[in-house]
Amino acid sequence: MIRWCSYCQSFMGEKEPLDVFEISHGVCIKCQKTVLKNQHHAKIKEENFLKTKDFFQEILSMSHLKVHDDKDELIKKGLDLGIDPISLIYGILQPLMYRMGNLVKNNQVSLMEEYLYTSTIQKMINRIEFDYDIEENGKEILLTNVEGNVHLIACRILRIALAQRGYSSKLIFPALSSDKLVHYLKEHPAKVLCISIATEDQQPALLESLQRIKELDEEIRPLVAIGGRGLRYSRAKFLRLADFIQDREETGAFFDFIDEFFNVKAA
Ligand code: B12
Repeated sequence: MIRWCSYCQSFMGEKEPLDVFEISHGVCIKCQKTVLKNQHHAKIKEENFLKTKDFFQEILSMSHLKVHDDKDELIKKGLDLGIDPISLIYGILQPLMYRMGNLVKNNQVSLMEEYLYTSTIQKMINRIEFDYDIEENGKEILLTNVEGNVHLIACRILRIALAQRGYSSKLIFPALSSDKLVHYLKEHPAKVLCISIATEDQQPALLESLQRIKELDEEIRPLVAIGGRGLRYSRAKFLRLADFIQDREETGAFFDFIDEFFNVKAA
């Protein structure tokens, strides 16, 4: 289920059952504080919720080819509904990708169709990314995949969401081996390193990289955040090796972690 704030039209996270792609009627912490008791807003909430639900269903019911034809129209429609681009990516495009993965798994669509669909989503992300000031050489935050992971969309989305919050980040793709990653960090120290893992069989490579990073001298050792689908049901294994582990139910927790780190550093 997708946790959605019907007041400000923003994505809040997911909740069990994770593979049910429906929008739940919610209210984010910020809106709880500001508008909850106001009757006028209560009405807006109902309207927003129904419109967003329709929009979501419309996209879900499209075949991938139709999404391809209508992608510009879809972005515009989302923005017209007051859905900010980041929530559009997190709350609408991301569940679409998850759903596509399930269809492939159940042999309902071919891998070729998935490629086509992914490239359409990447184009939608290109369009959205264009509006953000992504600093190519920013190195406060380094984003990368674990060795062997070729899924790129997660890191791209994180980079846009970080840029929206004023952070510069650098994306390294394709992923480096643990040796090369450690070498890179020695040459180009980063404050925070984010590593994405997409499949469970990438866990040994992640453990190896995390172990190597832990052994770095304190002055150059970055704070490490990890996330991605490959962590599902395995968080405990990584607790001692990472400073932050993504929680699918609270997308905002990652940004709180980043804010807290940089505010503490600035103080
Ligand atoms: C698109 C896709 C592909 C594309 C990738 C293209 C590209 N350029 O990115 C291609 C076709 C290449 C591909 C290949 C494969 N894929 Co694939 N793929 C997907 C699919 C459909 C979508 C992935 C995606 O982009 N999701 C959208 C992003 C935004 O979501 P996300 O990755 O979860 O990331 C979000 C969060 O998890 C989080 N996050 C992620 N990383 C991090 C890191 C940090 C630090 C933080 C804080 C947060 C965070 O933030 C992101 C934004 O919210 C998924 C389906 C699915 N259910 O996820 C399968 C899926 C991930 N793939 C899968 C598999 C098995 C494969 C292949 C092995 C298939 C094959 N037999 O060849 C290969 C493996 C390639 C490899 N070595 O990595 C499986 C993994 C199963 C598992 N549990 O191990 C999935 C789940 C499909 C399935 N149901 O079977 N894939």
